[in-house]
Amino acid sequence: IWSKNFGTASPKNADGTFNLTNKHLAKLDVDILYHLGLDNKNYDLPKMFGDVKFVCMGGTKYRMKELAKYVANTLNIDCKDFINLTKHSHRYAMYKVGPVLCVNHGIGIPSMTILLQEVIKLLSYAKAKDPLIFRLGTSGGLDIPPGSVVISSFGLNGTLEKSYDIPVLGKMKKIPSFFDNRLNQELLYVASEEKSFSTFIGGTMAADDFYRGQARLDGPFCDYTEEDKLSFINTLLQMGVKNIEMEATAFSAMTREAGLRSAVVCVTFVNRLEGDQVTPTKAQLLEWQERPMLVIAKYISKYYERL
Ligand code: R2B
Ligand code: URA
Repeated sequence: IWSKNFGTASPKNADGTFNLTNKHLAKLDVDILYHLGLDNKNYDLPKMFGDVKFVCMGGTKYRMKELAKYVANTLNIDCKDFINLTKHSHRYAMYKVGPVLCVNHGIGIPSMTILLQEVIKLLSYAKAKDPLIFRLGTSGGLDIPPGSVVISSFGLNGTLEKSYDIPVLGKMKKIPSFFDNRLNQELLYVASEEKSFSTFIGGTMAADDFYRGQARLDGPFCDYTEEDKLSFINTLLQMGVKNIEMEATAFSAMTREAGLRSAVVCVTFVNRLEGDQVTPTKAQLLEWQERPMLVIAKYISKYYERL
């Protein structure tokens, strides 16, 4: 089931490198990747990042450093110093372990898409070949036990459409949000070998808020009843949604626009049919957060053997 040829409708070259479709970029003498603290003139991006095969993104800097260490261990890569490659910028943290780039994206679509767009430019300038992009996240689960893992099959926006919506020049632009079914099946196969937790493939709602935007009753403001909340969650369930987080729609839309294969793998911290507060202990949450890492690192190591 491990395949190298992805067949995406993309601006990809025969060797797996890919071009950016924005023609305006050709006019730039230097392209400054402002939030990464890098540019394509003063840094030899092909030398620094040309061998990247996998990009792993997640919300926090801490978790991405832990992931980098975990990947180094799993792939048996001798790496002692985990240096933040974006140190001039301070907004995000990026670590590289062999062919794996681990970078945090903060909370929510605006923070994630800034980082993702600069990473897409970075990968194109670096001439990385067929890079796969993963988001390893946390989420609220719908009718599944906390600690379960969800692989996203589609993203759903706050008004229940399968799209990422962004106002551009005063008009709403809608970009479809679907994930790569074959990659998802490969990830599910790897995840299913883990017997200590369950993994599901299902839809993911990406909300623009943690509280009202996710039908919570515990925010500072709430203008609906508990029945309204449960009825909304049941509507989501009927649509095949398994979890709620804050980035999946934009993540799938933008990676597809770039012609790159991607997946979102999230652990769930709460069953939203039963509550809103994230009540497990810190130790429990830390253990659960390792589950997406385990799945992705295992997938990468199987794939890595074949590189
Ligand atoms: C999951 O967790 C964060 C909010 O707590 C957000 O980034 C997300 O998608
Ligand atoms: N992240 C979210 O966005 N929602 C949750 O319920 C938990 C984590």
